[in-house]
Amino acid sequence: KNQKPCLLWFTGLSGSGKSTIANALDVALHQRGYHTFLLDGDNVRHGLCKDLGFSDEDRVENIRRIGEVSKLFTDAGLIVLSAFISPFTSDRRMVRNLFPAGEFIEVFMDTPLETCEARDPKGLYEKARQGEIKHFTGIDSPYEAPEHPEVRLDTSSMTVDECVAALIAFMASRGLI
Ligand code: GGZ
Repeated sequence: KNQKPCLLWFTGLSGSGKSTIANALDVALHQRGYHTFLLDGDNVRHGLCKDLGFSDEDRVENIRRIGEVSKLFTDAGLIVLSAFISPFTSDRRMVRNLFPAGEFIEVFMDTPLETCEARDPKGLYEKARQGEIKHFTGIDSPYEAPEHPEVRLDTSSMTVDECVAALIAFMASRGLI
């Protein structure tokens, strides 16, 4: 099946739906016969980046490595889905600049903090509020929201299927799939 290698970069707060939507899109693309690769905290922060924590400088290095790895996989012809908070505009721009125009798609998971905090699947927001986790994004560490993302999704008002459909429609409109 014809596909154009590209990177879909999911950015947003913890609990905003990045991994959920990236995983669901991964499944949907596979079902349609496309070749993809998914990068998220579960397969990166335990391996490639296990020496890194959550200080500003460690997050910068985390995103730099993930950007480079994403580039290797698009060079191999894959559609890459990367889901990381990536809180800093400058780091997201650095990754964007690794790719030809149109092959980096920034997907901003614009789910309100209140919703993310109410979900709190791992109890991390609770711990951050209690001061048990320091430098938690959205609580005592910044998140710089993208101003001009290619796609903006809010999982407090859209279902998983609606988000996936929006992404597939976007990719088709750009001739990526
Ligand atoms: C933010 C943290 C922190 C701090 C641990 N701040 O919701 P999760 O649990 O499963 O995903 C979050 C993940 C964030 O890792 P990233 O590699 O995406 O971050 S970054 O792009 O900023 O480098 C969260 C967990 O790690 N986690 N401590 N202090 N998230």
